[in-house]
Amino acid sequence: MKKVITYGTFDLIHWGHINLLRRAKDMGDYLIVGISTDEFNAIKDKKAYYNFENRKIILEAIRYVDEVIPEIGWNQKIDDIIKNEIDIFVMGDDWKGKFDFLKDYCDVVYLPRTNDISTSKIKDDLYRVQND
Ligand code: C2G
Repeated sequence: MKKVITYGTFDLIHWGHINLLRRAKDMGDYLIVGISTDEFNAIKDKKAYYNFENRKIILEAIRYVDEVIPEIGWNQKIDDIIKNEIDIFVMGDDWKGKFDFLKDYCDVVYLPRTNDISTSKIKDDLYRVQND
């Protein structure tokens, strides 16, 4: 069984996230998603609209996702990969190169991001609509 892992905040879930999760799952048989806790988001200087519990509920309902684990910090990936016997680590290419150190433990794949959608774009557009 080929196991894949990816990480993220996945706030205000949108088709860009779904495209990433579908392509990641298509690379193997089992996809684990490390979802950032609210505390880790604070470290990433990100404020998610949905809290951790609710972002986890949404991710677990996505057909491509087999398991969701908490991402509490930058330093858990090697342990996660070893403990879960991961074959492939996948991230969008806005992270290109940033996780190459994981190549000692599994394949590392950066996938093209989906254009014209992002959680911050959603927030900005909604703010503009409210204030035009
Ligand atoms: N993504 C994408 N296309 C978009 C938006 C996001 O492919 N239009 C991808 C990102 O590249 C990432 C995943 O979807 O691989 C989740 O995106 P975020 O929730 O923004 O994740 P991020 O905050 O970058 O957290 O340790 C890694 C970090 O937790 C990644």
